[in-house]
Amino acid sequence: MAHIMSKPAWAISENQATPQSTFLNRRQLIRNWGYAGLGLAAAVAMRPDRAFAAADRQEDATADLYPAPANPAYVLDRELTPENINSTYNNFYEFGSHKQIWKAAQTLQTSPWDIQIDGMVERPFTIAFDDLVRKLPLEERLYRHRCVEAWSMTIPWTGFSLASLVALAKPLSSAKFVRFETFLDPQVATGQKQNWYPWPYVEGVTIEEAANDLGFMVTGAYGHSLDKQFGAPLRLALPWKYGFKSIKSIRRISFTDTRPVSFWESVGPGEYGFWANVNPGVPHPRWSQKQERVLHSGLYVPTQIFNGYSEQVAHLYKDMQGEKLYT
Ligand SMILES: Nc1nc2c(c(=O)[nH]1)N[C@H]1C(S)=C(S)[C@@H](COP(=O)(O)O)O[C@H]1N2
Ligand SMILES: [Mo]
Repeated sequence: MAHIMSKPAWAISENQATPQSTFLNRRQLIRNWGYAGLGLAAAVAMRPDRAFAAADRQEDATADLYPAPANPAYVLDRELTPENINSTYNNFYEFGSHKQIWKAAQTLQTSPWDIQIDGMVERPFTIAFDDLVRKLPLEERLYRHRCVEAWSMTIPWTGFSLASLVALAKPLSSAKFVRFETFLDPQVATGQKQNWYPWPYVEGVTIEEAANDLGFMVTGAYGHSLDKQFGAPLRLALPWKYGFKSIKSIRRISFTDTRPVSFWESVGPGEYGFWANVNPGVPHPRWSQKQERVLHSGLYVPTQIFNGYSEQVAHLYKDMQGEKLYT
């Protein structure tokens, strides 16, 4: 990377930028405050317990699919985030807003796992994840990930394109949006007992965005099937958008003519919009988006428009000047 710099004086502190979670009312905020800001130092000091994941993978009916061939079109100009860092620093509010998600998420039962495809499609259907993952060819892509909280990482994801899933679903021409929904099970995901959040987690994209090759349905990372904290068994990766758009542990995919209101948009519409395209020039109301802290190095680097993916996606937004494209 050409412009790596150390932390400038104005850069956000970990405390100032932890907070998708600060949209809670004051009381809930105070309750959570002790956790906000526990960050990388803690995560690195602790060895991730790979035993959890390794045990799961032995029973994994999809294990033979990994590693998948790399797609040479998706490479990076920065080094990959080491797996032990990436898999111990996660946002997955279903399991809380702390940085011990990698432990808490192990309660999620990801097999068997059905995915419902419905709404404006030729014929709605439900498919077992283990069947779906064999219908579409898997490939590995190296992607950037830029959280709205101004940290970033790089991941070798495995999966299939969102566009190929849309083709499988056979949407009607009346469908204008794809809506994704996460599971709902407060007994297992105790974060979902926090009833001030609009569970289940929902996200959405336009049909045009979904047709772009960059949208990726993720089934694995680091050459094996997804660990639970990453959003097993199936999550989205939309690398040109802020990380909250990349919804985890998807149960339902619906085609609709109504723009979905996503989880963070309903929590804080002034801070988290529908489009959420990465743009260093448009600050979050409470912090700058000019730079990002690279998770594994701790260094601050300049953020790029569309997170570096302009060539692939900028054209999608050419005629949308009236929209809040970068919030
Ligand atoms: N269901 C669900 N999906 C989610 C989230 C979440 O809390 N719940 N957090 C989002 C946010 S804010 C980010 S930055 C990424 C984090 O992905 P990672 O933990 O794999 O880094 O997941 C996104 N997808
Ligand atoms: Mo995020």
